[in-house]
Amino acid sequence: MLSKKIEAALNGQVAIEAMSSQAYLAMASWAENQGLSGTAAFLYRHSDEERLHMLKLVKFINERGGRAVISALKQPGTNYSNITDIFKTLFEHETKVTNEINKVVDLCLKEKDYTTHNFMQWYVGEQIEEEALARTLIDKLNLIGNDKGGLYLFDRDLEGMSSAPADQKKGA
Ligand code: OFO
Repeated sequence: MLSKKIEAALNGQVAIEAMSSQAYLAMASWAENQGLSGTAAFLYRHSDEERLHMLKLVKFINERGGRAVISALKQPGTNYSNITDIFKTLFEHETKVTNEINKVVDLCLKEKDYTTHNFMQWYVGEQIEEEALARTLIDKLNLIGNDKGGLYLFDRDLEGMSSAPADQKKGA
């Protein structure tokens, strides 16, 4: 059974994952309008993955005797100056998400809720991968600079690139 404090913290995380999904959906749509079809495909997939992260939390809360809350969402940003701006925003967002996950993990230890602590380890691992991927993409974009050919290849490479960590790809 979840304590009220843990239930509230997990519900906070439900809202954060939903916000991530919404933010990446807005970025995907922006990229699609710019003709960056590979980047758009990558971001649409990323948005779907964030929704799965949210669902995983909803199911866990309900299974553990709590009540998952689906809250209203703020409209995400819609204006980006360029593709580098997109991935910098994504990276900053993910570092904030990591901080929030760490707070939940910390609370689990304080409350001696080792079951939820164990469940949250999946999110800890996920954040390491997501931050690393965003950093790699920003590094590539910095190398490309204003080279149109480089940008074309970058966008093409993103078409088939997964944003999910290995265990998630296997359906964990
Ligand atoms: Fe859910 O991993 Fe990003 O936010």
